[in-house]
Amino acid sequence: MNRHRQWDIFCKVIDNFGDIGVCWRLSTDLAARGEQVRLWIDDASALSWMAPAGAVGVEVLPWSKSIDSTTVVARLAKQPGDVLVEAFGCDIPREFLALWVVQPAQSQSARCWLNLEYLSAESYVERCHAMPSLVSHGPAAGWTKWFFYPGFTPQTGGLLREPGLLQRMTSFQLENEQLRDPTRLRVSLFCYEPSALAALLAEWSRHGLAGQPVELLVTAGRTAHAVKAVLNQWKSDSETLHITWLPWLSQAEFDRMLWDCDLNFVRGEDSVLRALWAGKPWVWSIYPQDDGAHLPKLEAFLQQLNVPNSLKAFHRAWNTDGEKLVAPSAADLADWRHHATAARTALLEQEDMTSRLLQFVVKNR
Ligand code: TRH
Repeated sequence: MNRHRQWDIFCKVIDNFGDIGVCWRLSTDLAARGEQVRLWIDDASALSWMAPAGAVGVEVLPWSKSIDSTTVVARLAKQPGDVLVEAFGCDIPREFLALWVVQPAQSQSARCWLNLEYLSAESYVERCHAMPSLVSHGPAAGWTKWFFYPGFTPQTGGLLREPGLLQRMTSFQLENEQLRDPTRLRVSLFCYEPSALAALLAEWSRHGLAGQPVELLVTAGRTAHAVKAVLNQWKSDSETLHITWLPWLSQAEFDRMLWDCDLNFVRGEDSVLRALWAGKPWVWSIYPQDDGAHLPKLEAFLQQLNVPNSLKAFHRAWNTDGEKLVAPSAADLADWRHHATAARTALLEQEDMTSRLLQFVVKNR
């Protein structure tokens, strides 16, 4: 019998949208491959704009402080769970675990519990990927929890990439090519509050980018606030900088925006991946951590993707105090373009994360 599995994915929103963004992409990718997904989430509010239409095969369920046992009992009775995913070490509630481990076993099912980690290009990822951990206490004592690390090499869990992505992107780009104004460079901006933002906007408003005017698409939320804070201090009208303020976009619209730009400024772990798949030059704002742990992570990423020196330097300035930020020349931008296509081609040769995950849960019960 070839039964599709029932997944229970637990997600806690810490801040921003990376946790929910990744969990939603994983859930929909699994569902599109015929799996059943229950996504338990403590704050689903961002899904109202990120995924207003929902997705067939994905049921979003509330995870309040202590999980509602009636809902859990009802769901597990209707369809026992095969795979349990703890996204980013979010700690599955005891009440849920107690019920999950004693639910009736299904024949030929692949019951597996795994902790999905954050994406990183650092070397520990290959070492730690697929490590088992024996649970020593609590309702699931005796069970094994597996660590699943997404990553950039065949020895890791891979990168999320739903089937058919490249074909959809290519036909979108072909259809939209003629609609573009070739005299302007279209740039998307999704960032935190980089110190260099004011200098970059000032540069574009005086000279444009690589000799061309910039059409800047500013995403909603923190990015728009950061840009407005800069513009409050000086006159924004300029021949070489035209700003469009975007509303909150669904993930599908967000992706299409990346496909349609000449340069994408992205942030966090989900959008950087989407920018990589878009195959256009990108600049990454890494999620800043108080202890500075993000800086080696950034270096590992730049190293792994073998980015050109001018792009390395730009990243270092964009992610620190911005003092050394040098606006890219037309030649730099051409280099970045070439690199973005080559990096994508190389990564496309590897199997995507969901395919690896599906094989993993069969092997590791
Ligand atoms: O929002 P982020 O900065 O998320 C962060 C990081 O992932 C960080 O590593 C993590 O620890 C922290 O969250 C908790 O950036 P990220 O990861 O790119 O997630 C943004 C998501 O929001 C992504 O799925 C794209 C989506 N998005 C839309 O769908 N529409 C929009 O209009 C915008 C602006 C974003």
